[in-house]
Amino acid sequence: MNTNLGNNFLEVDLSIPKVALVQINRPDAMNALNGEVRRQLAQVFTELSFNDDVNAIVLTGGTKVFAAGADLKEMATAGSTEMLLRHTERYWNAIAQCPKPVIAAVNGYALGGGCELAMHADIIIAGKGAIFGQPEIKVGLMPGAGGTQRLFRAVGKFHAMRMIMTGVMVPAEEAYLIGLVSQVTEDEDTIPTALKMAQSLAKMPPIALQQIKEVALMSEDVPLNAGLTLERKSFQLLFSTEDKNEGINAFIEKRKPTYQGK
Ligand code: DAK
Repeated sequence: MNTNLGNNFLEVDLSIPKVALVQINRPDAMNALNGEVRRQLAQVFTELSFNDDVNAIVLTGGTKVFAAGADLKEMATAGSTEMLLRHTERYWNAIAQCPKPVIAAVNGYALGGGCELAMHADIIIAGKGAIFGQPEIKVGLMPGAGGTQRLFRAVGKFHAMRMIMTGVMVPAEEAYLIGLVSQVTEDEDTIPTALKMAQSLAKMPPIALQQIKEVALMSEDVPLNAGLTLERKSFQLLFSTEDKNEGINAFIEKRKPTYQGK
């Protein structure tokens, strides 16, 4: 895969079979998400979505910082029309629509757009020193990429309102308690834990995993009955996959299954 992306704010490591490790690399600005970082993230996630050699993705900012938000310097002089014409929702959508499991491995700050980026993942692994927050209010803004929506759904009204109205910094252990984080590890274990989990996900039947992701995320937008119907249809669909036969036969024959994604 071509990892040379212009200014190269991203590193993509494909050395682990079936797993992609995507790392934001803009240390001078605490991995602040300028337009180019977001464009590169969208490009990489689109490519990985179509890459049959990748079954699971780990997204990280490395060992020091996940991302300190959108690039405030890039937004300093922008007006409404310019912000609208940037259409950055297209970049975020490319990540949100990735059909494969995405694990965020968070160390250090995940603030504003950084916290929102982590919430685009399916699973969030945070180091003990990680800090989450939506501090946009402190610079006269508000969340713009899911902070009033995904955060609200993840942690509920009262935790979300506290975060988005006060801009408070929330340490990893507290983020775990309110449901914003899936697992807390020692800081040095964050990326290895996420990679290990990704390797285990990569061995799961990929079509079933993708159906789980699609149906589970859809449940946020549809009434219960519609969601249950969709779940049932997807469940039935899996009965025409070879992987379902392999999984059940392997169980009966007391052996490990090997899934083909068919
Ligand atoms: N933008 C640009 N540069 C940043 C930055 C940011 N968000 N965060 C840090 N930096 C830069 C600093 O300017 C500094 O650069 P130099 O001065 O050395 O050139 C360098 O990174 C180191 O930062 P500090 O010196 O401040 O380091 P500290 O350890 O003292 O503090 C900090 C770390 C993360 C607490 C602090 O830097 C900080 O508060 N940063 C800003 C955090 C923040 O407010 N984040 C929210 C930004 S607003 C949208 C969707 C989403 C969004 C917008 C639009 N659309 C769909 C349209 C999202 C908006 C946001 O995220």
